[in-house]
Amino acid sequence: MTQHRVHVPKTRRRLAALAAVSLVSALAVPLLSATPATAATPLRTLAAAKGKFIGFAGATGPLADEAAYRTIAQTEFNQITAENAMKWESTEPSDNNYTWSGADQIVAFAAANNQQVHGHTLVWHSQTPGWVQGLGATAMRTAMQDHIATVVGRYANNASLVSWDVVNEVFDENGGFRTSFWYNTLGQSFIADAFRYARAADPNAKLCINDYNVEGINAKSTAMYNLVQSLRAQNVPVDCVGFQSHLATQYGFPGDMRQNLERFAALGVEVRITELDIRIQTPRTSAKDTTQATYYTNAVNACLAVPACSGITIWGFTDKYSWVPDTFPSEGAALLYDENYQPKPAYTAVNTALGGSPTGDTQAPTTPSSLAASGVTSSSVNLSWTASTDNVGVAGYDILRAPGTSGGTFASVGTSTTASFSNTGLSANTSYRYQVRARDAAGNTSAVSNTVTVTTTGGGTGDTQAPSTPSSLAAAGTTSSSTNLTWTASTDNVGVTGYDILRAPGTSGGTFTSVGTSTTTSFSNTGLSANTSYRYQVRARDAAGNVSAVSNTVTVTTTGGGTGGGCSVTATVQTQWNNGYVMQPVTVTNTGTSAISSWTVTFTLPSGHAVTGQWNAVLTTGGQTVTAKNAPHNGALAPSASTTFGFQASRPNGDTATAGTFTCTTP
Ligand code: 9MR
Repeated sequence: MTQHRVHVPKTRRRLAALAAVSLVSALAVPLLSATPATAATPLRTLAAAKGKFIGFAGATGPLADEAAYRTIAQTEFNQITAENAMKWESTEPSDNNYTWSGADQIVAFAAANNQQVHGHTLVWHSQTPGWVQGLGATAMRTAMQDHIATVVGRYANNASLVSWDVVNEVFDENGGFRTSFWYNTLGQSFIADAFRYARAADPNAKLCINDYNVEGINAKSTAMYNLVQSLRAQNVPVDCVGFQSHLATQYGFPGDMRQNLERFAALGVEVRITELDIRIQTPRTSAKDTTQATYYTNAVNACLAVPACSGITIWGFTDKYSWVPDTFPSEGAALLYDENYQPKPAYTAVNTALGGSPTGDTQAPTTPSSLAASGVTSSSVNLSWTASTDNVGVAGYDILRAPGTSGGTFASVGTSTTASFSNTGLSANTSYRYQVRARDAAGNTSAVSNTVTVTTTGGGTGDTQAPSTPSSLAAAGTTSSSTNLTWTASTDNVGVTGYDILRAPGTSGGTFTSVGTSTTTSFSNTGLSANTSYRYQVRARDAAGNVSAVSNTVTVTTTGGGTGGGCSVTATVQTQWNNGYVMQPVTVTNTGTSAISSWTVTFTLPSGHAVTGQWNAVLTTGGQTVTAKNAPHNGALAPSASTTFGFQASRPNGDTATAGTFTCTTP
């Protein structure tokens, strides 16, 4: 994506791009135009409510003279990055000859519209004039220092300009340093020097390192991670890491983006998405728009999930002005608005992810009517009603039920996308009341329908006599994860069909809920957490659906657990190189039937290996054993739920072994 070409004026670029567009795609665009977002809450309002910025890369031409461009820029965004106006070739085209018109224009627009500016970019191998590239080491370092001091210094007291990309794109795709003229002349020291010069010029600006293809966990992002860690260990003032995020739907979304942001955040830096765009292979289709919208949702969600992520800059906002078609022929349409400034599904996705409801619809569906019950048995009923209508379409119905013929509370027992529903699992000889309400795509709900009261039949025999109460409930053979229950059988006039096994958490309080059934007088309850107390009761059920009173209560405390306890762990080698590797994801799963609040994974490092980085868990090493305890945010796991963490390790050159013998215990 940095196959940088000679800069082509925007008008010429558009002509070239239009010439390349087929007639079919040119015709397709109006058909695909999204419904304009009516009365959508602006992105900047939504982002601010989440404590984030939402910005765009601003182009000076349309910012000066296109009303439609200016209006969206002002209304929707609270942050601007100069797309080109602050690059070296723009600000210092020849030695000590500074030109500020574009940079000042961006800053003035931002100040007038209460937006923050991110300065982009001070030291880059691209868009830097030839006179810099040809200098010897001493003169080049001096030129860099002068340039940073002058450009950063100019805006040091400007309240709008809050951050800088100090160095840009210093890595190659394998995680080595890019052999740019900077690196070839000055070695990697130019990076630390650039940060120190920037800090000297503006002690308050956030100073960032920025790159592309570092959104997921890979060799390049791991090299970035190692560099940032090492620079900060040397007190080099790196405050922030920028993840450009020039994505393309044909390459998939980096699903570990959030984890990647989190591992950088754990280094103590701010993280930000700096140049987000998601290109498609043109022409647009509804399906491609939908995929693109999903990727935008994913990117916004990744930033929202990480407190250290300060915000998101989109690399432009209208497909009318985008670098993509120039660099990738037959790709484009990467932004939130089409070439006519109409919002695309990508806009709706970003607005929605930020908490908006961009259709602006507040009209509730009509009330479903004529709710009726039929086919009532001892345990089920069929409901049907007259469908609702809605301006944006009915998405479904909530089915509500209250106990008895009066009183109690209506609570949802299911949903339906049609105008009927079958409610099963009812008790015989029992009354229930039902209502339904409709829901539309924007989340508006209708008023509730009429109420229908249903009384289930008495079961096949008309029998209403409950079984006798099971007694002498006892537990035996309790391990760290299971217990065996037995009880004395119930009797019943029409025969006992089975028993419900009920369990409550702890030694008191909580609620007894069913954890299984048995047709005999014993039950083995598995999947328990180690070192944990549970209470059990059983009740008998007959063929007519009558249930007995509950038995005595027995309290069980599981043993301390050994291997396994209430969780399991699997570890994956994500990437490896000659003398190191990343294990990610290491997936921890709650294998118990109750929630856990913490977990501990241990694993063994082969001799000579050492952990050099970690995310989403707290790792301590003792000898060859590493203990990984959950981070504060991912200790709580519902039954069957999983979380992941990751780490990086170094190893002797040529050693191909990786960490092994992973075990998980709770707590
Ligand atoms: O969008 C920018 C485009 O107008 C320029 O012609 C191009 C020149 O290299 O730079 C583009 O922006 C780049 C950004 O400055 C750094 N990351 C990659 C961006 C896309 O190439």
